[in-house]
Amino acid sequence: MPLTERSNVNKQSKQNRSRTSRTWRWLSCIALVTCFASWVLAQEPASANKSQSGIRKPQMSDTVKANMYADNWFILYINGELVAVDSISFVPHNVISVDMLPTYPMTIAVLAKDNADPKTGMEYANTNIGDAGFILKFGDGTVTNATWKVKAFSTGPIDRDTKNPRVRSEPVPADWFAVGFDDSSWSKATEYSHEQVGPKPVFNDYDFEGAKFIWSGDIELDNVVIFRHVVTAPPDGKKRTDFSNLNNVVPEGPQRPPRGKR
Ligand SMILES: [Ca+2]
Ligand SMILES: [Ca+2]
Repeated sequence: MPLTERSNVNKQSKQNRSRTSRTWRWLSCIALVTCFASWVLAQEPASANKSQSGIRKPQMSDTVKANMYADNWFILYINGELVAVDSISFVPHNVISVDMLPTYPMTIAVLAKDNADPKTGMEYANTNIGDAGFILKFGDGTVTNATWKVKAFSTGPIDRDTKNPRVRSEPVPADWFAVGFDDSSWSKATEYSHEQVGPKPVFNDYDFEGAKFIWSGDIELDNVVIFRHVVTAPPDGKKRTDFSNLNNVVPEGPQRPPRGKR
């Protein structure tokens, strides 16, 4: 081989070795960076990407539908917390339907009112005694019936005397909706038929199957009543996650992106 040609081959060989060496250095660098990144991620505190509570965030599929209808108004608490208020105090008669996260045992407390003048117990400008009624169904199978407890807090007109109408009332206890409230002396609710209460057509648009209309023993004269009921376990037997402590823990779930990137 001529001298010039041999020199060129050597030069090319040197260049190839140099290129290979650079490639290896690059690969080594990439491998080092990858290892370092993995190590850094492994050092992140558990709370940064994972909850220590073991409680996941609830989904809508964890909720149950609560359907309620009152003649004429109600407010409902569950386990001491406000869950639903009838948004229409008198007419038209309406159904309140809300989504809720059930937890057990579940103490339900409902204050219901007939439309009645608090001083006479009568309605429609003191021309009628009027009647009442309440019904409820939850998606877990909880329904109103005679197992619920009830107490009347305002009754009238006494003796059905519409000429000289008077009411008998007692103050509603401040803690009537508390879980620990003592209702042991209260009566069992009375069930009333669909015909007796005569719900308005909107009632038929919602699921109340299996539920009974309830009130105290006098659906005409008792105008303010409170119902209480404890559901110890889901009536439909379905196992559900308890989310009642959600505000005191960090639930598992995707981390929120930093402000400005949402
Ligand atoms: Ca009424
Ligand atoms: Ca009444």
